[in-house]
Amino acid sequence: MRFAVLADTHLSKDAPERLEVFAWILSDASSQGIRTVVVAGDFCEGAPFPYEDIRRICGDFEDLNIYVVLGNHDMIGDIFSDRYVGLKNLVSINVPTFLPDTDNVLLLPYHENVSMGQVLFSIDRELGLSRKDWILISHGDLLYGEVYYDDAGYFPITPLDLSLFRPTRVILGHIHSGPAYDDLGVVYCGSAYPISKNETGLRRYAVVDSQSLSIEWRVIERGPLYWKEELSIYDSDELEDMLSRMWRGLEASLSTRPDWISALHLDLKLNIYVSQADTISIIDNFFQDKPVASLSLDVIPVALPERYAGLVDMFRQEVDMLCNEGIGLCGVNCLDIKDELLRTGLDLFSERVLKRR
Ligand SMILES: [Mn+2]
Repeated sequence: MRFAVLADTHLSKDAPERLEVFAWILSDASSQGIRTVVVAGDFCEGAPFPYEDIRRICGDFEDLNIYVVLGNHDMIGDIFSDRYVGLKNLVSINVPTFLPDTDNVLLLPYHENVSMGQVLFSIDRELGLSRKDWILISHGDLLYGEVYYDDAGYFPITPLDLSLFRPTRVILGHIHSGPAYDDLGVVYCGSAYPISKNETGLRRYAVVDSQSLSIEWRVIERGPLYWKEELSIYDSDELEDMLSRMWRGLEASLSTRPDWISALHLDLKLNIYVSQADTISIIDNFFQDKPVASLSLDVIPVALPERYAGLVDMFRQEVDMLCNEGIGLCGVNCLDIKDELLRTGLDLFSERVLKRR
């Protein structure tokens, strides 16, 4: 069976755009022939729950069975089930449960003040988890190091838990930035709708096959798309090239979403060692034919006294040489790190040397 997994929709009466994105995901999943949808926690922002909106949206998709694994924002209880919402196809998961029609997809709701490992320990004997290929879907985060149980607010899983209970895959809600792969087989859905500007990049939902336990991702083609870039400019003549390179990078990362340009809210931070007026006019010019949703510019002039200009030039030449010759010397492409080297070097120079004069 193929089923969809999404997380952190944070539905709220006051945020119609989140409701709209949730509806889009249901319709996209339905059009893919999917009949089962799992929300890996933080379905709603919190009380009061937007029951009417949920009833309207989920009621439109009678072909879907929707299971809401409760997250820290959803509190504990039966809050989305039939008696509150009045829909047969919406079920709150408030105790650990295998997804119906499977015996290997464990839905584990958020618990306060304990770790996932503690809950898994208490049910492992009954479910025989470590003896099968199984997938864990929950709401918490992978935590390396020591777990402090009095540290309320998260529901961690540790590498030790993973080695004890041996889930083949783990899909988690809770970490909004996502999606990130980890070598231990843990993956975060990321928020379905970015709640803050820090939730950058594409939003996605997973399509999981309960037999093979493979995961495919589908891009959510609605909602804002946030992105942050930081550039350091030492020479106005290079700015246009730098912007073009940045744009090609954005295209490579984001263009699987067809409307990425018009959805894009770009936060551009510029540390400039050159004239502010020149910089802004080059930027304006560059974005003229790029109808992004918004461009926020944070231009930070880095003051460098005139008499140091020669020194900076020398430093740039040295870095240039180092990066170009690095290819021959050690067979690595140092050009990739040239910008970073320059920026770090010049920042250090202005921070540590000039301020100490
Ligand atoms: Mn959340």
